[in-house]
Amino acid sequence: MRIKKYEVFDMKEAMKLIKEELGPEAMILSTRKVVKNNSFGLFSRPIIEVTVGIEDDERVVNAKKNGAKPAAPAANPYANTYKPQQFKPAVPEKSESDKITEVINALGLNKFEGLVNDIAEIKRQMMEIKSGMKDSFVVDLSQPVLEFYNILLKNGVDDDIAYKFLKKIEKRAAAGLTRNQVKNLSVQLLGDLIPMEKDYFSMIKQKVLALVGPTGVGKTTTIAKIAANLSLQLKKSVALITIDNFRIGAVEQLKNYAEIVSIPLRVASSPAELEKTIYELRDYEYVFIDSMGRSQFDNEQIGDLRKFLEVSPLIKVALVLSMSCNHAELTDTFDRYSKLMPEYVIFTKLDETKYFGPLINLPIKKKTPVMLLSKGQNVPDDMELPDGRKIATQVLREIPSLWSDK
Ligand SMILES: Nc1nc2c(ncn2[C@@H]2O[C@H](COP(=O)(O)OP(=O)(O)O)[C@@H](O)[C@H]2O)c(=O)[nH]1
Ligand SMILES: [Mg+2]
Repeated sequence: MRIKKYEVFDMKEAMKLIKEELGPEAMILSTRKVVKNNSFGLFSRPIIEVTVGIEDDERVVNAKKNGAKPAAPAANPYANTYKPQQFKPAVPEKSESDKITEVINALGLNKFEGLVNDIAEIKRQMMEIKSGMKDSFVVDLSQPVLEFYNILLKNGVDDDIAYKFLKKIEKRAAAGLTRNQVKNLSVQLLGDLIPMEKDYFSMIKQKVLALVGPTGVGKTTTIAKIAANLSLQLKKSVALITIDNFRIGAVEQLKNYAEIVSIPLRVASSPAELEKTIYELRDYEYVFIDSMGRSQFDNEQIGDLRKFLEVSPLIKVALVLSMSCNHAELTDTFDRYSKLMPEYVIFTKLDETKYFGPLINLPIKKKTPVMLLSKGQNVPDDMELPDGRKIATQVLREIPSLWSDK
């Protein structure tokens, strides 16, 4: 096989030239885009280097057939001294790119070569710009707020939230605040960013609050805590309804709590029964629904639950999420339960994590206020109202050890 290289501006030109010189049997082995620097610098036009192969005999025959001038004989004087039968050069295996080139040629796609190359180049440049932006995204913060960035990320705060928040702080910090003043300001502003339901007692009064969420997150325990606080400490009239009739012992668990606190517990096993029960409990100031728990991946079950929760406009939904999950898992759970249109989130198991970032991310990203926090198994004590600044302090707790000035 004889190899020949062409330098052309476009594939159309190359195909014309090759056909004329070597005939239609010539095979394009590879193409390469080359930018040759000339005096025009940046504006020099890229050329395409096309490598073509052709069997010698065919070349002559075909070129003659086409009336084209045969190419000049090979420069190597020994070229014709060996008969093909006597010396059979090892034919190299076709490389993957050769095979692809052949397919491209066979399909006539080489006409689009220039376009494909251009798109690839644009893509590459965009990737470069993007990675450049990412780098500057991180370094784009000046001291001392830059120190915060890693601390926030380490604590599981979403990088987008951390960056936008720190950009605000940075502007104020530039006004000559001390590091400690910057820290205090950060706690204050970050805390205020988290949507909170501060007055949940009045929000759910004369309403029916349903707690939904995956199995084991602490729905029943949280209902027991709220009921005990309202009934025993605040002397409010409270009633409970359970629609958790799937798990053996689920009703028993809530029944035990209801007995300890001396409040009524009803079981509603169908949406119609739930509607009737809510009506019967209309004189209670606070009514809570404990929902069945199976897997959050069971979409059918979430659909079933929705039929229950749609029976009355009095029903408000709070999604219970465990802090033992990471941000991605919490977001996934939130999205699965979004069909039930939760108006609040309740975070449990705060005692099981050191990283409180997800507690900041999810309410901000999903624009859903935090109603309550649960931080242990003890009923009714391990529960508290959310306090944004307390959460922000926890997330930024490593700062004092880094900073020495007062
Ligand atoms: N550590 C810890 N455990 C909790 C908390 N809330 C509930 N639990 C425990 O989690 C387990 C499941 O709770 P449960 O209320 O039955 O979950 P449900 O399936 O969502 O109703 C029980 O062992 C609870 O004691 C909490 O805030 N912290
Ligand atoms: Mg339960």
